[in-house]
Amino acid sequence: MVTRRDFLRTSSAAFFVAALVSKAGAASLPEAPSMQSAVTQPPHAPPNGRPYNPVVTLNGWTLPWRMKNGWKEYHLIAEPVKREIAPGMVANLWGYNGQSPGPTLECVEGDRLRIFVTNKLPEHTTIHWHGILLPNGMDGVGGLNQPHIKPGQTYVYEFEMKKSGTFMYHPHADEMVQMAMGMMGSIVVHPKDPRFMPVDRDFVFLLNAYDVDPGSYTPKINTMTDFNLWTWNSRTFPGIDPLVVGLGDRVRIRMGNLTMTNHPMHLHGVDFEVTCTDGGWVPKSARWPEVTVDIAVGQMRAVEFNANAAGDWAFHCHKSHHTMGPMGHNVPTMIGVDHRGLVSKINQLVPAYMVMGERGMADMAEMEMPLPENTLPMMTGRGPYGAIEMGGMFTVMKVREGLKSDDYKDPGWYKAPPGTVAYEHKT
Ligand SMILES: [Cu+2]
Repeated sequence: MVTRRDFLRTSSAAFFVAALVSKAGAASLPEAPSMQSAVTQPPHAPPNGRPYNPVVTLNGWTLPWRMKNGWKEYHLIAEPVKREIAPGMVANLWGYNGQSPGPTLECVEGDRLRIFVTNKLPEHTTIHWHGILLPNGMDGVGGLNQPHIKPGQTYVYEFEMKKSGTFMYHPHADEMVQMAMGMMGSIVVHPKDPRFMPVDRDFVFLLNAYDVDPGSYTPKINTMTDFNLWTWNSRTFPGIDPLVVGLGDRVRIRMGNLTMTNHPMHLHGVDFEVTCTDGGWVPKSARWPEVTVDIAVGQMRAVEFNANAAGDWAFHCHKSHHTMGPMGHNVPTMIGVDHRGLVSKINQLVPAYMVMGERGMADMAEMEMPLPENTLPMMTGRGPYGAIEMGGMFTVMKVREGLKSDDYKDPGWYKAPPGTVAYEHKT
């Protein structure tokens, strides 16, 4: 017979053991994998836990976890990193686990997450889990919800994922500096029921921006709006990988904005609907068709569409300055200015003087001008018909027939059927 006292003793002993296990669990840190490459990594199929269709992080990767007593354990390391912005330019940034942005955290609604955060930065930090409903003490605002994580310290965040959707993580400590240096990442919480809003291809990335002076490597952290690198996941065109999609696929693109201004994101070739925000899924009756979605600062938007037309479809921010590489803005407009006669006079003083801009700026894309080291050209990228004259927030969605479901390889340029390309009228 078990007396009440025995029962209490056994249960408190059990509790004590559980507490020990938890402490021991916390003592052995999960591995913290690191990524050196800025190339889009293949989707990370879940090795355990509930099944789901994994996302593709544009020019990024998903952080592996370990399962421990029903908890998914992740280990993020906040640290200085080197990020290739596009071929020809590397920036000294701060990020997580070797890259900026940090790896995507993927999990399932109902999962319990334990996230270890080790600080290897020269100053304190925290992580705020943007859009996630969690206990107040896990919200990550330094000074308000927790002490700051000092250099060398590891903190543990524990919470249950109460809703599915798309979220972000970033520091809530010396925020202006740490976000200007590239500290951020995406969080994707898949629905518990895999039949809820399934898609064939699921992409995620963050909009971010940097101000790196030509010839230098480290962003200027006090810039408020006049950034010169407008990036997706800390990459500019032509460094942003294409979104490779099969003809007829149902596609979702999840985008979060952690810059200092809004970005009207415009996709050619399809109509889409906003199906999810960082606040949750949008009911069908509340959606409307769009080809551009404006993403305000601190917002996350997921759009969905059927990729029903093969081709190379441009996908870009519609602020034209954001599809340019580093440029000065204090430049007079030269369109219509007749330089004839003037150049030969200036050449007597400055032999290398060159006239630019009197017909517009397209000449810049064709010109091979010497640039300071570690500087990207302003208008760049070549397509099958010539210079694309883009930089910054631009890439291409490549819709192709007959792709295998796991094929994300760049298929090359689209070969348009004869008679379907704009042509010159000749008299
Ligand atoms: Cu923009």
